[in-house]
Amino acid sequence: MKKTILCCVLFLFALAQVAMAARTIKLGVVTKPGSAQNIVAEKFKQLLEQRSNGAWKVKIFHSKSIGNETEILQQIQMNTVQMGVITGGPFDTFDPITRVINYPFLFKDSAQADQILDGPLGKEILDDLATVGFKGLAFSENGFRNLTNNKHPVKTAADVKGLKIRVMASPLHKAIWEALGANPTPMPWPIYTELEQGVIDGQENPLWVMEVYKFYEIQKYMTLTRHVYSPHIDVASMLWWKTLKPADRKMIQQAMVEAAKFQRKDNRAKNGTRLAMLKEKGMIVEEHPDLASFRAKVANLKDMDLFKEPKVHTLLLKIMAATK
Ligand code: EAX
Repeated sequence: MKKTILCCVLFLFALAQVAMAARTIKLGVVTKPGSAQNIVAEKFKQLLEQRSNGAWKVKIFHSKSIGNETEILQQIQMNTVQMGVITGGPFDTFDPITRVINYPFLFKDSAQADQILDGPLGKEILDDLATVGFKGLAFSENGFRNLTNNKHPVKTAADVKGLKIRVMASPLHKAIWEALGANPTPMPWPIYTELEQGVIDGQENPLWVMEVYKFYEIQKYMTLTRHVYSPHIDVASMLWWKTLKPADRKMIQQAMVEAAKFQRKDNRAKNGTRLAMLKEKGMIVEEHPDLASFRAKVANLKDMDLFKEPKVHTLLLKIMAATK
């Protein structure tokens, strides 16, 4: 009798565990607290937990605790992790259509990036991710990327020649820096030690990265190249998404769209003080580089094999036409 009761209790306990586990979303970001990705993730957690009255819980895995960006994306494909806020770059090798948004000098400002990414062309990219196991939910942002290095000031593209630049795990980013004459090395995030030890001379990222990851301690020169607008793609596992009720899907997507909008605004509002702070910390900033020289060197990238797949090429041309 006692044994039966114990069994029953254990069974109910196990059942409760399963039910609870089913309502907990594991969300991966590679960056550390205070980073752009973490701000999206935390806002999403807050909105979803509040709106679902606690029926959904979000557990954020950050600071590379479950691997680098590529490894997080693989876990999302397999549904061992349900969601992620990941920089556009590493999506490149999963679905080549995502490389379109990392095309150099594509968007002239943030408003134009929002207009395209929140519109039907952005939706084409989010929807295409279904072909590789992701439900694309929204675009949040890293922001416009700038070059830093520890060798010498960079004003024109010619100054980039020979610099060892770390790039994201993205064939497009590698091609960009090859075209600019640098010596690009793909490397997952983070990269402080490699910069500090001189394994690489420089890197490129938006202003918040130089602040949050303290690159002002180890990088002397910054050039406001704004060569690529770098969104995050906020995704869910398609295997998981298919199991959700429509009402839950709606609530989750809505919370992520709002979190993304909140974070883009937050990121942009902070950029003015960031630049001043980085200068104060001793970085020598070239604010008016010769961007025409950079543009000229990357002008033919669209004709490379990277963009030859018809769906990729067509979308790139559509976005180029819409941003003229
Ligand atoms: O968000 O790898 C990168 O350069 C990313 O921009 C980084 O994760 C910071």
